[in-house]
Amino acid sequence: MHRRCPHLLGRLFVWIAGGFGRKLPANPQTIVSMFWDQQIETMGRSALEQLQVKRLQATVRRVAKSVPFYQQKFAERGLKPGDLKSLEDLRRLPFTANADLRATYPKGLVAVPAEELARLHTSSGTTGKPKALFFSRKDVDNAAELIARCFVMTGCTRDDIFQNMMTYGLFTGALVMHYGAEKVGCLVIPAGPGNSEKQLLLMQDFRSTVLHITPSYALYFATYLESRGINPRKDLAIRKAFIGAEPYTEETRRKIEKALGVDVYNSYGLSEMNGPGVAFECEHKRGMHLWEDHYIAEIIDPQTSEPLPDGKRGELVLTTLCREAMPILRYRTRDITSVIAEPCPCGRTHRRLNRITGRSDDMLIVRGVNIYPQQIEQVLMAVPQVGRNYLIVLDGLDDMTVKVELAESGFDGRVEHLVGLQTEIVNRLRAEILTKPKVELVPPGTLPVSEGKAKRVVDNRRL
Ligand code: DLL
Repeated sequence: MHRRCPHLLGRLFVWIAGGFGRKLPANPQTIVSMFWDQQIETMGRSALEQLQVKRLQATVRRVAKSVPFYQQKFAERGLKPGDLKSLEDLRRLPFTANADLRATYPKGLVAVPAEELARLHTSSGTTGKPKALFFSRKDVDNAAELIARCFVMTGCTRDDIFQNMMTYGLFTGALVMHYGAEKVGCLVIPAGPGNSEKQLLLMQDFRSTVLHITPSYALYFATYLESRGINPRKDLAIRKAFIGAEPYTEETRRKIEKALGVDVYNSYGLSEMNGPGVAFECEHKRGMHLWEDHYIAEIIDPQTSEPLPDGKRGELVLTTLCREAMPILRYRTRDITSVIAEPCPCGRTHRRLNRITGRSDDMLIVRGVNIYPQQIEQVLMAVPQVGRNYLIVLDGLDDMTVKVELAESGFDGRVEHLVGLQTEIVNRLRAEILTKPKVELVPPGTLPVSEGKAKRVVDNRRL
């Protein structure tokens, strides 16, 4: 078995760790940490920070030379590229907001001549024009390289069969992972999302071992397998699932792991930063390693924009360090998380991000109380009788109804007599979100499912 690792010693280590060429076991307890690029992944902090400064300086020079948007921002601040001497100086740079990407659409932030552009992705958002995200050839390759690190970090090898159940096309989710999986040498099945019958057929006939899927589709797919009487542990070869693109809770992870018989690895990314592969879990699954040779992370207070210390939850701000076609400085992701600075037992020195608990713009204000949809999901997924889908509906002036699908098992076709369960869910939710919602129990499989990112909130309020 050959797992690519550029260094001879690293390769030897990987070969020994892999059991002298035997296929690796899927149980994370038994995976010995492996590296795609051991030198970079375990680099000492001070060398890593020096590399960040060097790359940040190059990025700032690049945008100061060729991006009018940043030229103007620098001029407003009286900032010259040469002023940037250390990581602390990062704070002198301007933020880039979602609105700036839309305002400069389509090509306002491009930093290379047109002939160097190799790929376009877009991020749709909910309103208005999309954001256009350009890649140079080197950007495409770098994105794949980071994905290769993520795959190998979870124990994937060229023996794996990777079923990519994300949307192909303008969305970065599927294509970027596809290229990374090919780099590792996996057999890639570009299945795309939806059509569960076809997905199952592919899994059965080609013995897929790794899935890439959104949490909402994973939950739905688990129900589908159940309805077909398939026991994934016995009948399928799937062992791992890379899950991301939308927020989900630990409870949901556990539910998916149990129902699909896989190890779930949390995968975080965003189109503005290449798509997936920004941060990813190792076998310890305690936070996602952020590839700090490619990105600088800051956590700020979303209201005041002031920096927050490691361990404090706030808005993640990211700066690209290697992007050629479209470098972005201090991007306000709106994602709420915190940085874990403690070393990870896997040996990687790149700091970890905690699970994203929501987006600052996802926050609902109901009767004056701030609520994140993930708080509701966390409560629901811990109730055994609850199925795998839910919907939060806001109506009238400020009324919240949580529609909750019941689990298949134990459901006798009626919901009317489940008053006790309904009251229990109301009470558990009230304890978590500090306001009393209505709860409507609905039969399994009756709430809408989307092929792409799940829509968890319908806001019909007259506010
Ligand atoms: O969703 C890229 C991606 C694809 C990541 C596949 C992981 C897997 P966008 O469409 O630009 O790109 O959406 C980015 O999705 O700012 C988060 O709000 C959310 N998100 C992505 N991954 C996670 C995750 C892709 N693991 C936005 N947990 C981000 C929570 C996530 N939220």
